[in-house]
Amino acid sequence: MKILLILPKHAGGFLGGVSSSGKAGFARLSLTALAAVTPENIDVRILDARVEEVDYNASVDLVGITGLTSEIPNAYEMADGFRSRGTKVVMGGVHVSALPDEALLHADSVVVGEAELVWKDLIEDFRQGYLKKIYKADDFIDMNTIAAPRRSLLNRDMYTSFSTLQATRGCPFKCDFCTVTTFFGNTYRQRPVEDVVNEVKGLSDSNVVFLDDNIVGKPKYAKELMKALIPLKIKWGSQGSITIAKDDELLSLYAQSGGQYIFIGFESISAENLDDVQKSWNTIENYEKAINKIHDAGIDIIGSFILGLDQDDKSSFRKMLNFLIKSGIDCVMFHVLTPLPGTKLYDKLENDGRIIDRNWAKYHTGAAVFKPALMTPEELQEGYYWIYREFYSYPNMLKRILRSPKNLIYRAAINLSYRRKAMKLPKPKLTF
Ligand code: B12
Ligand code: SF4
Repeated sequence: MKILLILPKHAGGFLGGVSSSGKAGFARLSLTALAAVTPENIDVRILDARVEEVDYNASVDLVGITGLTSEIPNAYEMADGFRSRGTKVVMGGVHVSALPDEALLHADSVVVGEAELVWKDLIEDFRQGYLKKIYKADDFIDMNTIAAPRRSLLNRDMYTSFSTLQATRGCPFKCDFCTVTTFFGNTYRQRPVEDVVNEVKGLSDSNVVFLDDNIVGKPKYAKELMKALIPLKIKWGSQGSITIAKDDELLSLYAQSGGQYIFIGFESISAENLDDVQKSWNTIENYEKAINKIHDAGIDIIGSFILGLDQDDKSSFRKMLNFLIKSGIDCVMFHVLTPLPGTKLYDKLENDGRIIDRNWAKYHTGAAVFKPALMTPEELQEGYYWIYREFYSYPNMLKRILRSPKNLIYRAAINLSYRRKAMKLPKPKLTF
């Protein structure tokens, strides 16, 4: 039996498309994780449509397609293409888990939730010719049982960050705009430290990216993990909450174990905004102190900020830019507030009749798809383009790159790469 697993392509948004070197960025774990739980006697192939052509006439028995919301139109198009030639298609991932009925218009079967618990049953049913419409994981996977992703199915030359893994799944927080809480039902689970260490040892790379939602969600675990990583002498980064700055020991271990940068969701510089989306624990009053502490520990910060929250008006873009420049934060990703299906934010904006565009391809967090409270969607869109270009102007960039000799090369490289993306965005017609 032959199974073809496909990751769709997505050209839009700040992170969409391929890198300037024609590579596909991060090696996501969705399909390598699925391949790892596929019975050994099955011939599995992974196709990354961002960098490979799809052959609809390929001789395969079953096609499996993943997709984020912004990738899902392409995923559906591919599903339709295979089904029109008689090949059965199964879909899974965060988007179709939130909207399985929509996905069933394009797929023979849909997996809702983590696939590890239902994938083998699905394959067995397919072999017997009785594929059910929905396979729902009724529980969450036991983290002691996670198999190493089958990276050997990927061509490592196609990725800028190939050595990716996860130590934890989920997040202890529940921010209204985030899919993680819905998908993982508020669970925060950790793999045994020993398993993570063994997986890292097996990587032929000393630059590693943890694709965790919040690697410091449980400080006790994070410290054990980081202590165990020290002897491996790797360089790594992950997403984590600002709460890391409250714990000196954790900060120090993060840096000692090779943690070069941390991706933090600051989201807003307005306390009311954070309150509105259940993120007041981010404590804005302490932002500058926290940034300085993280920097003093020798860790760079990639900050993530949301534009268009309900307290934001046209003046908020300039205020945010001033704050960011003053703070010395090393690198920033801006996002237009986006009601991703399955989130509380989606339900709220939907109930209030504020969603104005349902083309999922625009849900890459770079497009205004809803009516903001205190400005027009056009102003929000323009403000997004404006702040990206201003933040990545050469003078602003230079200041932060030269902030410290530590991690200078990394900081310069990531700023230049983000600048390239920012300058590809349309030139704003408005200034703020
Ligand atoms: C790595 C990552 C990225 C990378 C790579 C993205 C890429 N295009 O390849 C980067 C940094 C570039 C990125 C960008 C973005 N990301 Co991102 N990203 C992640 C992250 C941290 C890890 C993904 C991963 O490998 N997970 C581990 C695997 C094992 O989990 P999984 O994909 O859910 O797969 C499991 C199940 O869903 C299921 N499954 C999945 N696919 C399939 C397919 C089949 C056939 C079956 C049967 C089962 C199945 O089985 C798997 C095993 O249990 C996730 C968070 C998360 N926890 O997943 C966010 C996440 C996927 N990203 C998210 C978002 C919003 C984005 C952006 C739109 C915005 C942003 N953050 O900038 C952009 C879009 C870029 C784009 N268009 O490609 C959201 C997705 C929400 C949504 N509804 O789409 C997530 C969930 C984070 C969040 N906070 O909400 N991202
Ligand atoms: S802290 Fe980050 S990962 Fe956790 S729920 Fe909030 S946005 Fe999602």
